[in-house]
Amino acid sequence: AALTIALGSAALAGCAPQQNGADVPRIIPDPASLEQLDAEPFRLDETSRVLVVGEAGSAPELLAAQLRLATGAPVPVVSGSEDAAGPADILIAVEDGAAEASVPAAPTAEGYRLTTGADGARIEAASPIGAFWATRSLLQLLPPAILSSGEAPGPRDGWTAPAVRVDDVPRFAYRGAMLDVARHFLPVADVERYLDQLAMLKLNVLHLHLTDDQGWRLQIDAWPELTGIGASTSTGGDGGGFYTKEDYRRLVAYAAERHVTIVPEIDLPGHTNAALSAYPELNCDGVAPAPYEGLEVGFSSLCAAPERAEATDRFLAEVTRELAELTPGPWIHLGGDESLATSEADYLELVRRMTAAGAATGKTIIGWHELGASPELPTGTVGQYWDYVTPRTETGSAADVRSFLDQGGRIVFSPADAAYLDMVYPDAPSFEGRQLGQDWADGDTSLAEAYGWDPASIVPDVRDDDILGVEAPIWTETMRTLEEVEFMAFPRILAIAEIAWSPAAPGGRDEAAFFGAVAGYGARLEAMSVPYHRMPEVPWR
Ligand code: TNX
Repeated sequence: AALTIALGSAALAGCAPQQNGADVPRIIPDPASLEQLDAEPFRLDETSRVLVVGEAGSAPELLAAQLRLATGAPVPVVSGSEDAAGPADILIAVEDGAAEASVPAAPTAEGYRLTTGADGARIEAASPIGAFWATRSLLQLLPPAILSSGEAPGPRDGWTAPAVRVDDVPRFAYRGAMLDVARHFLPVADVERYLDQLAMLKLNVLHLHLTDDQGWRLQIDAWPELTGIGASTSTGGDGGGFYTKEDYRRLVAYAAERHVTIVPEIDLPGHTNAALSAYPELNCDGVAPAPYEGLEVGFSSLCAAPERAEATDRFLAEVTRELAELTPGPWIHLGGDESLATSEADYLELVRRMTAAGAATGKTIIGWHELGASPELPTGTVGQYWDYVTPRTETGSAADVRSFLDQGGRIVFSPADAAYLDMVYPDAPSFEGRQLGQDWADGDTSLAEAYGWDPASIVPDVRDDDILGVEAPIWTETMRTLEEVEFMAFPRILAIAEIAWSPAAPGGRDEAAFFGAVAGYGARLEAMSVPYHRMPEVPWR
Protein backbone atom coordinates (compact mmCIF):
# COMPACT_ATOMS: atom_id res chain seq x y z
CA ALA A 1 0.00 0.00 0.00
CA ALA A 2 2.83 2.38 0.88
CA LEU A 3 4.26 1.88 -2.61
CA THR A 4 0.94 2.64 -4.29
CA ILE A 5 0.59 5.85 -2.33
CA ALA A 6 4.14 6.89 -3.18
CA LEU A 7 3.52 6.24 -6.87
CA GLY A 8 0.25 8.10 -6.83
CA SER A 9 1.58 11.24 -5.19
CA ALA A 10 4.67 11.24 -7.41
CA ALA A 11 2.44 11.21 -10.49
CA LEU A 12 0.40 14.07 -9.10
CA ALA A 13 3.54 16.05 -8.43
CA GLY A 14 4.62 15.76 -12.04
CA CYS A 15 7.19 13.02 -11.61
CA ALA A 16 7.38 9.41 -12.67
CA PRO A 17 9.29 7.19 -10.25
CA GLN A 18 12.22 5.27 -11.76
CA GLN A 19 13.17 1.67 -11.16
CA ASN A 20 16.12 2.80 -9.06
CA GLY A 21 13.81 4.91 -6.92
CA ALA A 22 14.65 8.29 -8.44
CA ASP A 23 11.88 10.55 -9.69
CA VAL A 24 11.85 11.79 -13.27
CA PRO A 25 10.57 15.35 -13.34
CA ARG A 26 8.10 16.00 -16.17
CA ILE A 27 9.89 18.55 -18.42
CA ILE A 28 7.80 21.51 -19.69
CA PRO A 29 7.18 21.58 -22.60
CA ASP A 30 6.73 17.83 -22.73
CA PRO A 31 9.45 16.41 -25.01
CA ALA A 32 8.52 14.50 -28.16
CA SER A 33 9.96 11.40 -26.49
CA LEU A 34 11.43 10.62 -23.08
CA GLU A 35 12.59 7.13 -22.20
CA GLN A 36 13.61 6.13 -18.70
CA LEU A 37 16.84 4.17 -18.66
CA ASP A 38 17.57 1.40 -16.22
CA ALA A 39 20.69 3.06 -14.85
CA GLU A 40 21.91 5.07 -11.90
CA PRO A 41 21.42 8.85 -12.09
CA PHE A 42 23.81 11.41 -13.47
CA ARG A 43 25.67 13.12 -10.65
CA LEU A 44 27.08 16.65 -10.89
CA ASP A 45 30.00 17.32 -8.53
CA GLU A 46 33.09 19.45 -7.89
CA THR A 47 34.89 17.82 -10.81
CA SER A 48 32.13 18.33 -13.41
CA ARG A 49 33.09 20.02 -16.68
CA VAL A 50 31.18 21.05 -19.78
CA LEU A 51 32.99 19.44 -22.71
CA VAL A 52 32.27 20.93 -26.13
CA VAL A 53 32.68 19.14 -29.43
CA GLY A 54 31.97 21.25 -32.51
CA GLU A 55 30.49 24.76 -32.56
CA ALA A 56 27.80 24.95 -29.85
CA GLY A 57 27.30 28.72 -29.60
CA SER A 58 26.23 30.13 -26.24
CA ALA A 59 24.80 26.89 -24.81
CA PRO A 60 27.90 25.58 -22.95
CA GLU A 61 28.75 28.86 -21.24
CA LEU A 62 25.13 29.70 -20.28
CA LEU A 63 24.67 26.22 -18.84
CA ALA A 64 27.96 26.28 -16.94
CA ALA A 65 27.23 29.75 -15.56
CA GLN A 66 23.93 28.56 -14.05
CA LEU A 67 25.51 25.40 -12.62
CA ARG A 68 28.29 27.47 -11.03
CA LEU A 69 25.81 29.97 -9.54
CA ALA A 70 23.70 27.37 -7.83
CA THR A 71 26.30 24.79 -6.80
CA GLY A 72 29.46 26.81 -6.27
CA ALA A 73 31.37 24.16 -8.25
CA PRO A 74 33.89 25.56 -10.79
CA VAL A 75 32.35 23.82 -13.87
CA PRO A 76 34.93 24.81 -16.50
CA VAL A 77 33.95 24.85 -20.18
CA VAL A 78 36.56 23.04 -22.24
CA SER A 79 36.65 21.96 -25.83
CA GLY A 80 37.47 18.33 -26.03
CA SER A 81 36.82 15.03 -27.63
CA GLU A 82 34.08 12.58 -26.75
CA ASP A 83 36.60 10.16 -25.25
CA ALA A 84 37.64 12.72 -22.66
CA ALA A 85 34.16 12.85 -21.07
CA GLY A 86 34.13 11.49 -17.52
CA PRO A 87 31.07 10.32 -15.55
CA ALA A 88 30.51 13.74 -13.91
CA ASP A 89 30.92 15.68 -17.17
CA ILE A 90 28.35 17.14 -19.52
CA LEU A 91 29.27 16.58 -23.15
CA ILE A 92 27.76 18.93 -25.75
CA ALA A 93 28.36 17.67 -29.28
CA VAL A 94 27.10 19.66 -32.26
CA GLU A 95 27.27 17.43 -35.26
CA ASP A 96 27.91 19.48 -38.35
CA GLY A 97 28.81 22.72 -36.61
CA ALA A 98 25.92 24.41 -38.42
CA ALA A 99 26.31 28.19 -38.37
CA GLU A 100 24.56 30.04 -35.57
CA ALA A 101 21.15 30.82 -37.03
CA SER A 102 19.70 34.12 -35.90
CA VAL A 103 16.16 33.24 -36.92
CA PRO A 104 13.87 30.45 -35.87
CA ALA A 105 15.08 27.54 -37.89
CA ALA A 106 13.16 24.67 -39.37
CA PRO A 107 11.89 22.60 -36.45
CA THR A 108 14.31 19.76 -37.26
CA ALA A 109 17.29 22.11 -36.78
CA GLU A 110 16.04 22.76 -33.24
CA GLY A 111 16.02 19.09 -32.28
CA TYR A 112 18.36 17.37 -29.85
CA ARG A 113 19.08 14.16 -27.99
CA LEU A 114 19.86 14.29 -24.27
CA THR A 115 21.10 11.20 -22.44
CA THR A 116 21.78 11.15 -18.70
CA GLY A 117 23.10 8.45 -16.42
CA ALA A 118 25.93 7.34 -14.18
CA ASP A 119 28.42 7.61 -17.04
CA GLY A 120 27.67 11.27 -17.73
CA ALA A 121 25.29 13.66 -19.41
CA ARG A 122 25.42 13.86 -23.16
CA ILE A 123 23.81 16.35 -25.55
CA GLU A 124 23.79 15.76 -29.28
CA ALA A 125 22.34 18.33 -31.67
CA ALA A 126 22.57 19.38 -35.29
CA SER A 127 22.83 23.07 -34.43
CA PRO A 128 23.69 25.35 -31.50
CA ILE A 129 19.95 26.01 -31.15
CA GLY A 130 19.16 22.38 -30.46
CA ALA A 131 22.09 22.22 -28.05
CA PHE A 132 20.71 25.21 -26.14
CA TRP A 133 17.21 23.73 -25.82
CA ALA A 134 18.83 20.51 -24.58
CA THR A 135 20.53 22.46 -21.78
CA ARG A 136 17.11 23.83 -20.73
CA SER A 137 15.82 20.24 -20.50
CA LEU A 138 18.86 19.15 -18.49
CA LEU A 139 18.28 21.99 -16.01
CA GLN A 140 14.70 20.75 -15.59
CA LEU A 141 15.95 17.22 -14.81
CA LEU A 142 18.21 18.48 -12.02
CA PRO A 143 16.73 19.52 -8.63
CA PRO A 144 14.78 22.85 -8.68
CA ALA A 145 17.48 24.60 -6.62
CA ILE A 146 19.80 24.35 -9.65
CA LEU A 147 17.89 27.38 -10.98
CA SER A 148 18.58 29.65 -8.01
CA SER A 149 20.60 32.77 -8.62
CA GLY A 150 22.79 32.24 -5.56
CA GLU A 151 24.58 29.26 -4.10
CA ALA A 152 21.97 26.80 -2.87
CA PRO A 153 22.52 24.00 -0.39
CA GLY A 154 22.79 20.79 -2.41
CA PRO A 155 19.87 18.39 -2.06
CA ARG A 156 20.37 15.54 0.44
CA ASP A 157 21.36 13.01 -2.21
CA GLY A 158 23.34 15.48 -4.31
CA TRP A 159 22.85 17.27 -7.61
CA THR A 160 21.47 14.36 -9.59
CA ALA A 161 19.42 13.90 -12.72
CA PRO A 162 17.61 10.61 -13.34
CA ALA A 163 18.81 8.34 -16.15
CA VAL A 164 16.79 9.15 -19.28
CA ARG A 165 17.06 9.52 -23.02
CA VAL A 166 15.17 12.48 -24.47
CA ASP A 167 14.67 12.77 -28.23
CA ASP A 168 13.05 16.07 -28.90
CA VAL A 169 11.96 18.41 -31.68
CA PRO A 170 9.39 21.23 -31.72
CA ARG A 171 6.03 21.05 -33.45
CA PHE A 172 6.03 24.73 -34.54
CA ALA A 173 8.87 27.03 -35.62
CA TYR A 174 7.41 30.20 -34.04
CA ARG A 175 6.82 29.87 -30.29
CA GLY A 176 6.17 33.30 -28.94
CA ALA A 177 5.27 35.53 -26.07
CA MET A 178 4.25 39.18 -26.40
CA LEU A 179 5.04 41.86 -23.89
CA ASP A 180 3.07 45.13 -24.03
CA VAL A 181 5.67 47.73 -23.02
CA ALA A 182 3.47 50.53 -24.40
CA ARG A 183 0.68 50.58 -21.78
CA HIS A 184 3.32 50.32 -19.06
CA PHE A 185 7.00 50.61 -19.85
CA LEU A 186 9.42 47.97 -18.57
CA PRO A 187 13.17 48.65 -18.39
CA VAL A 188 15.72 46.52 -20.26
CA ALA A 189 16.70 44.47 -17.18
CA ASP A 190 13.07 43.40 -16.66
CA VAL A 191 12.66 42.35 -20.27
CA GLU A 192 15.89 40.34 -19.97
CA ARG A 193 14.49 38.52 -16.95
CA TYR A 194 11.34 37.67 -18.90
CA LEU A 195 13.52 36.47 -21.79
CA ASP A 196 15.27 34.04 -19.43
CA GLN A 197 11.89 32.64 -18.45
CA LEU A 198 10.79 32.25 -22.08
CA ALA A 199 14.00 30.46 -23.01
CA MET A 200 13.54 27.98 -20.15
CA LEU A 201 10.25 27.01 -21.82
CA LYS A 202 11.83 26.82 -25.30
CA LEU A 203 9.82 29.83 -26.45
CA ASN A 204 11.88 31.42 -29.23
CA VAL A 205 10.08 34.66 -30.11
CA LEU A 206 9.56 37.77 -27.98
CA HIS A 207 7.06 40.08 -29.67
CA LEU A 208 7.47 43.57 -28.21
CA HIS A 209 4.35 45.73 -28.50
CA LEU A 210 6.33 48.97 -28.67
CA THR A 211 3.68 51.57 -29.46
CA ASP A 212 0.10 52.27 -28.56
CA ASP A 213 -2.22 55.13 -27.62
CA GLN A 214 -0.57 55.45 -24.20
CA GLY A 215 3.07 55.53 -25.24
CA TRP A 216 5.75 55.21 -27.93
CA ARG A 217 8.70 53.22 -26.57
CA LEU A 218 11.43 53.11 -29.26
CA GLN A 219 13.82 55.85 -30.32
CA ILE A 220 13.33 56.85 -33.98
CA ASP A 221 15.97 59.38 -35.06
CA ALA A 222 13.93 60.95 -37.85
CA TRP A 223 10.95 61.59 -35.53
CA PRO A 224 12.43 62.53 -32.13
CA GLU A 225 9.18 63.72 -30.54
CA LEU A 226 7.84 60.15 -30.70
CA THR A 227 9.96 59.48 -27.63
CA GLY A 228 9.68 63.07 -26.38
CA ILE A 229 6.00 63.87 -26.00
CA GLY A 230 5.05 60.37 -27.19
CA ALA A 231 6.88 58.46 -24.45
CA SER A 232 5.98 60.66 -21.50
CA THR A 233 2.84 58.80 -20.47
CA SER A 234 1.43 55.37 -19.67
CA THR A 235 -1.92 53.88 -18.71
CA GLY A 236 -3.06 55.21 -15.35
CA GLY A 237 -0.51 58.03 -15.26
CA ASP A 238 2.29 55.79 -14.02
CA GLY A 239 5.04 57.63 -15.91
CA GLY A 240 6.73 57.05 -19.23
CA GLY A 241 9.90 55.61 -20.67
CA PHE A 242 11.42 54.32 -23.88
CA TYR A 243 14.31 52.29 -25.29
CA THR A 244 17.20 54.13 -26.88
CA LYS A 245 18.61 52.36 -29.90
CA GLU A 246 21.47 51.23 -27.69
CA ASP A 247 19.01 49.75 -25.14
CA TYR A 248 17.18 48.01 -27.92
CA ARG A 249 20.36 46.54 -29.44
CA ARG A 250 21.25 45.19 -26.00
CA LEU A 251 17.87 43.47 -25.78
CA VAL A 252 18.22 41.98 -29.24
CA ALA A 253 21.68 40.64 -28.38
CA TYR A 254 20.56 39.22 -25.03
CA ALA A 255 17.67 37.48 -26.77
CA ALA A 256 19.88 36.16 -29.59
CA GLU A 257 22.25 34.56 -27.08
CA ARG A 258 19.25 32.58 -25.89
CA HIS A 259 18.07 31.82 -29.43
CA VAL A 260 15.09 34.12 -29.04
CA THR A 261 14.13 36.37 -31.96
CA ILE A 262 12.64 39.78 -31.19
CA VAL A 263 9.60 40.75 -33.27
CA PRO A 264 9.08 44.50 -32.84
CA GLU A 265 5.56 45.88 -33.29
CA ILE A 266 4.63 49.39 -34.34
CA ASP A 267 0.82 49.33 -34.12
CA LEU A 268 -0.81 51.08 -37.13
CA PRO A 269 -3.06 52.74 -38.26
CA GLY A 270 -5.10 52.70 -35.02
CA HIS A 271 -3.58 52.59 -31.52
CA THR A 272 -1.55 55.64 -32.58
CA ASN A 273 -2.52 58.40 -30.15
CA ALA A 274 1.03 58.66 -28.79
CA ALA A 275 2.42 59.36 -32.29
CA LEU A 276 -0.49 61.66 -33.15
CA SER A 277 0.08 63.62 -29.92
CA ALA A 278 3.74 64.14 -30.86
CA TYR A 279 3.22 65.32 -34.47
CA PRO A 280 0.26 67.52 -35.47
CA GLU A 281 0.98 66.89 -39.17
CA LEU A 282 -0.05 63.24 -38.79
CA ASN A 283 -3.60 64.29 -37.83
CA CYS A 284 -6.32 64.96 -40.43
CA ASP A 285 -7.26 68.20 -38.65
CA GLY A 286 -3.62 69.18 -38.07
CA VAL A 287 -4.18 69.35 -34.32
CA ALA A 288 -2.20 67.11 -31.96
CA PRO A 289 -4.46 65.39 -29.40
CA ALA A 290 -3.50 65.32 -25.73
CA PRO A 291 -1.51 62.34 -24.47
CA TYR A 292 -3.79 59.50 -23.36
CA GLU A 293 -3.66 57.58 -20.08
CA GLY A 294 -6.96 55.68 -20.13
CA LEU A 295 -8.04 52.13 -20.97
CA GLU A 296 -10.13 52.60 -24.12
CA VAL A 297 -9.14 51.17 -27.48
CA GLY A 298 -10.15 52.06 -31.03
CA PHE A 299 -10.32 55.87 -30.98
CA SER A 300 -7.14 56.96 -32.79
CA SER A 301 -6.09 56.72 -36.43
CA LEU A 302 -3.46 57.84 -38.87
CA CYS A 303 -4.92 60.04 -41.62
CA ALA A 304 -5.60 58.56 -45.06
CA ALA A 305 -6.41 61.91 -46.73
CA PRO A 306 -4.21 63.06 -49.66
CA GLU A 307 -3.34 66.37 -47.95
CA ARG A 308 -1.56 64.41 -45.20
CA ALA A 309 0.02 61.85 -47.55
CA GLU A 310 3.45 63.50 -47.59
CA ALA A 311 3.85 63.43 -43.78
CA THR A 312 2.13 60.08 -43.31
CA ASP A 313 4.14 58.27 -45.98
CA ARG A 314 7.41 59.79 -44.76
CA PHE A 315 6.49 58.65 -41.24
CA LEU A 316 5.70 55.11 -42.45
CA ALA A 317 8.87 54.85 -44.54
CA GLU A 318 11.26 56.28 -41.94
CA VAL A 319 9.82 54.45 -38.95
CA THR A 320 9.78 51.06 -40.69
CA ARG A 321 13.28 51.63 -42.11
CA GLU A 322 14.80 52.45 -38.71
CA LEU A 323 12.87 49.57 -37.13
CA ALA A 324 14.13 47.10 -39.73
CA GLU A 325 17.70 48.34 -39.31
CA LEU A 326 17.51 47.44 -35.61
CA THR A 327 15.99 44.02 -36.33
CA PRO A 328 18.14 41.05 -37.31
CA GLY A 329 15.11 38.73 -37.31
CA PRO A 330 12.97 38.23 -40.41
CA TRP A 331 9.77 39.89 -39.16
CA ILE A 332 8.37 43.29 -38.25
CA HIS A 333 4.84 43.53 -36.84
CA LEU A 334 2.69 46.43 -38.02
CA GLY A 335 -0.39 45.90 -35.87
CA GLY A 336 -3.58 46.58 -37.79
CA ASP A 337 -5.96 45.69 -34.94
CA GLU A 338 -9.04 47.48 -33.67
CA SER A 339 -8.86 50.46 -36.05
CA LEU A 340 -12.39 51.34 -35.07
CA ALA A 341 -11.92 55.06 -35.76
CA THR A 342 -10.78 54.41 -39.35
CA SER A 343 -13.39 54.00 -42.11
CA GLU A 344 -13.21 50.74 -44.05
CA ALA A 345 -11.94 52.55 -47.16
CA ASP A 346 -9.33 54.50 -45.21
CA TYR A 347 -8.25 51.31 -43.41
CA LEU A 348 -7.62 49.48 -46.68
CA GLU A 349 -5.78 52.52 -48.07
CA LEU A 350 -3.58 52.86 -44.96
CA VAL A 351 -2.91 49.12 -44.78
CA ARG A 352 -1.77 49.19 -48.40
CA ARG A 353 0.63 52.06 -47.70
CA MET A 354 1.98 50.80 -44.37
CA THR A 355 2.56 47.23 -45.56
CA ALA A 356 4.23 48.54 -48.73
CA ALA A 357 6.56 50.65 -46.57
CA GLY A 358 7.26 47.65 -44.34
CA ALA A 359 7.88 45.30 -47.27
CA ALA A 360 10.30 47.83 -48.81
CA THR A 361 12.63 47.17 -45.87
CA GLY A 362 12.96 43.54 -46.95
CA LYS A 363 11.28 42.20 -43.81
CA THR A 364 8.24 39.93 -43.72
CA ILE A 365 5.22 41.70 -42.25
CA ILE A 366 3.16 40.30 -39.40
CA GLY A 367 -0.21 41.86 -38.56
CA TRP A 368 -3.18 41.13 -36.33
CA HIS A 369 -5.87 39.18 -38.18
CA GLU A 370 -7.89 42.26 -39.20
CA LEU A 371 -5.13 42.95 -41.76
CA GLY A 372 -6.59 40.00 -43.71
CA ALA A 373 -9.36 42.36 -44.86
CA SER A 374 -6.86 43.63 -47.42
CA PRO A 375 -6.56 41.66 -50.65
CA GLU A 376 -3.29 43.41 -51.51
CA LEU A 377 -0.94 42.29 -48.75
CA PRO A 378 2.73 41.77 -49.59
CA THR A 379 3.18 38.09 -50.44
CA GLY A 380 3.84 35.99 -47.35
CA THR A 381 2.39 38.41 -44.79
CA VAL A 382 1.78 36.53 -41.55
CA GLY A 383 -1.56 36.89 -39.72
CA GLN A 384 -1.79 36.84 -35.93
CA TYR A 385 -5.18 35.49 -34.90
CA TRP A 386 -6.62 36.90 -31.66
CA ASP A 387 -10.28 35.92 -31.90
CA TYR A 388 -11.57 33.10 -29.68
CA VAL A 389 -10.79 29.38 -29.77
CA THR A 390 -14.11 29.14 -31.60
CA PRO A 391 -14.09 31.98 -34.16
CA ARG A 392 -17.03 34.34 -33.75
CA THR A 393 -19.02 34.74 -36.97
CA GLU A 394 -19.47 38.47 -36.47
CA THR A 395 -15.71 39.18 -36.37
CA GLY A 396 -15.00 37.60 -39.75
CA SER A 397 -11.75 36.31 -38.26
CA ALA A 398 -11.93 32.91 -39.99
CA ALA A 399 -12.19 34.64 -43.38
CA ASP A 400 -9.27 36.87 -42.44
CA VAL A 401 -7.19 33.76 -41.69
CA ARG A 402 -8.07 32.36 -45.12
CA SER A 403 -7.03 35.62 -46.73
CA PHE A 404 -3.49 35.43 -45.30
CA LEU A 405 -3.16 31.83 -46.50
CA ASP A 406 -4.46 32.77 -49.96
CA GLN A 407 -1.82 35.51 -50.12
CA GLY A 408 1.03 33.11 -49.37
CA GLY A 409 1.27 33.72 -45.63
CA ARG A 410 0.91 31.62 -42.51
CA ILE A 411 -0.80 32.09 -39.15
CA VAL A 412 0.30 32.63 -35.57
CA PHE A 413 -2.50 31.65 -33.17
CA SER A 414 -3.16 33.68 -30.03
CA PRO A 415 -6.80 32.96 -29.18
CA ALA A 416 -7.72 35.61 -26.64
CA ASP A 417 -9.93 33.39 -24.47
CA ALA A 418 -7.09 30.87 -23.99
CA ALA A 419 -3.70 32.46 -24.75
CA TYR A 420 -4.10 36.04 -23.44
CA LEU A 421 -2.19 36.07 -20.19
CA ASP A 422 -3.87 39.29 -19.05
CA MET A 423 -7.30 37.65 -18.71
CA VAL A 424 -8.30 37.39 -15.05
CA TYR A 425 -7.89 34.15 -13.11
CA PRO A 426 -11.16 32.36 -12.21
CA ASP A 427 -10.56 32.79 -8.47
CA ALA A 428 -9.72 36.50 -8.89
CA PRO A 429 -6.65 36.59 -6.65
CA SER A 430 -5.07 39.86 -5.68
CA PHE A 431 -1.33 40.37 -5.98
CA GLU A 432 0.21 42.65 -3.38
CA GLY A 433 -3.23 44.10 -2.80
CA ARG A 434 -4.05 44.73 -6.47
CA GLN A 435 -6.58 43.10 -8.79
CA LEU A 436 -4.86 42.45 -12.10
CA GLY A 437 -6.20 41.64 -15.54
CA GLN A 438 -9.22 42.14 -17.78
CA ASP A 439 -12.15 39.88 -18.63
CA TRP A 440 -13.42 40.98 -22.04
CA ALA A 441 -12.42 37.72 -23.80
CA ASP A 442 -15.28 35.51 -22.66
CA GLY A 443 -14.52 36.10 -18.98
CA ASP A 444 -11.76 34.54 -16.93
CA THR A 445 -9.25 31.98 -18.20
CA SER A 446 -8.60 28.77 -16.25
CA LEU A 447 -5.54 26.57 -16.68
CA ALA A 448 -7.75 23.98 -18.36
CA GLU A 449 -8.82 26.60 -20.92
CA ALA A 450 -5.24 27.77 -21.49
CA TYR A 451 -4.20 24.14 -22.12
CA GLY A 452 -7.33 22.74 -23.76
CA TRP A 453 -7.07 23.97 -27.36
CA ASP A 454 -5.17 23.09 -30.48
CA PRO A 455 -3.96 25.50 -33.17
CA ALA A 456 -5.03 23.10 -35.91
CA SER A 457 -8.62 22.94 -34.63
CA ILE A 458 -9.55 26.63 -34.72
CA VAL A 459 -10.29 27.41 -38.35
CA PRO A 460 -11.53 24.48 -40.47
CA ASP A 461 -8.91 23.16 -42.91
CA VAL A 462 -6.09 25.18 -41.37
CA ARG A 463 -3.46 22.55 -40.59
CA ASP A 464 0.03 22.45 -39.15
CA ASP A 465 1.65 23.42 -42.48
CA ASP A 466 -0.43 26.62 -42.54
CA ILE A 467 0.55 27.47 -39.00
CA LEU A 468 3.77 29.35 -38.29
CA GLY A 469 3.19 29.00 -34.58
CA VAL A 470 1.59 30.06 -31.34
CA GLU A 471 1.98 33.13 -29.14
CA ALA A 472 0.95 34.13 -25.61
CA PRO A 473 0.44 37.92 -25.40
CA ILE A 474 0.26 39.89 -22.19
CA TRP A 475 -1.33 43.34 -22.31
CA THR A 476 -0.27 45.58 -19.45
CA GLU A 477 -3.05 48.11 -18.90
CA THR A 478 -3.42 46.77 -15.35
CA MET A 479 0.20 45.74 -14.73
CA ARG A 480 2.88 48.22 -13.74
CA THR A 481 5.82 45.99 -12.90
CA LEU A 482 7.52 42.83 -14.11
CA GLU A 483 6.40 41.07 -10.92
CA GLU A 484 2.76 41.84 -11.77
CA VAL A 485 3.32 40.58 -15.32
CA GLU A 486 4.89 37.36 -14.01
CA PHE A 487 2.07 36.77 -11.55
CA MET A 488 -0.39 36.83 -14.47
CA ALA A 489 1.84 34.87 -16.86
CA PHE A 490 2.72 31.99 -14.52
CA PRO A 491 1.53 29.31 -14.64
CA ARG A 492 -0.69 29.82 -17.71
CA ILE A 493 2.26 30.52 -20.06
CA LEU A 494 3.43 26.94 -19.39
CA ALA A 495 0.30 25.72 -21.20
CA ILE A 496 0.95 27.86 -24.26
CA ALA A 497 4.63 26.85 -24.39
CA GLU A 498 3.61 23.20 -24.36
CA ILE A 499 1.00 23.67 -27.10
CA ALA A 500 3.66 25.41 -29.21
CA TRP A 501 6.40 22.79 -28.76
CA SER A 502 4.96 19.37 -27.90
CA PRO A 503 3.51 16.95 -30.45
CA ALA A 504 -0.17 17.22 -31.32
CA ALA A 505 -2.34 14.94 -29.20
CA PRO A 506 -5.11 13.78 -31.53
CA GLY A 507 -6.95 12.01 -28.72
CA GLY A 508 -6.80 15.11 -26.50
CA ARG A 509 -4.09 16.33 -24.15
CA ASP A 510 -3.36 14.63 -20.83
CA GLU A 511 -4.52 17.41 -18.55
CA ALA A 512 -3.77 15.58 -15.29
CA ALA A 513 -0.17 14.89 -16.31
CA PHE A 514 0.26 18.53 -17.33
CA PHE A 515 -1.22 19.86 -14.08
CA GLY A 516 1.20 17.59 -12.22
CA ALA A 517 4.08 18.98 -14.26
CA VAL A 518 2.94 22.52 -13.44
CA ALA A 519 2.96 21.59 -9.77
CA GLY A 520 6.56 20.43 -10.13
CA TYR A 521 7.49 23.67 -11.92
CA GLY A 522 6.31 25.72 -8.94
CA ALA A 523 9.47 24.93 -6.97
CA ARG A 524 11.53 26.01 -10.00
CA LEU A 525 9.72 29.36 -10.21
CA GLU A 526 10.40 29.83 -6.51
CA ALA A 527 14.10 29.01 -7.02
CA MET A 528 14.18 31.73 -9.72
CA SER A 529 12.20 34.17 -7.49
CA VAL A 530 9.44 34.44 -10.09
CA PRO A 531 6.01 35.33 -8.66
CA TYR A 532 3.21 33.05 -9.85
CA HIS A 533 -0.38 32.30 -8.96
CA ARG A 534 -1.01 29.06 -7.10
CA MET A 535 -4.13 28.24 -9.13
CA PRO A 536 -6.33 26.01 -6.94
CA GLU A 537 -6.78 23.32 -9.61
CA VAL A 538 -3.03 22.51 -9.55
CA PRO A 539 -1.77 19.89 -7.03
CA TRP A 540 1.06 22.12 -5.80
CA ARG A 541 3.55 20.45 -3.49
C1 TNX B 1 -7.25 43.86 -27.16
S1 TNX B 1 -6.66 41.91 -29.14
C2 TNX B 1 -6.16 44.47 -27.76
C3 TNX B 1 -5.28 45.30 -26.94
C4 TNX B 1 -5.72 45.35 -25.51
C5 TNX B 1 -6.18 43.98 -25.08
C6 TNX B 1 -6.51 43.87 -23.62
C7 TNX B 1 -5.77 43.10 -29.68
C8 TNX B 1 -5.02 42.83 -30.88
N1 TNX B 1 -5.76 44.28 -29.05
O1 TNX B 1 -5.22 46.59 -27.49
O2 TNX B 1 -4.64 45.76 -24.76
O3 TNX B 1 -7.31 43.65 -25.83
O4 TNX B 1 -6.76 42.54 -23.26
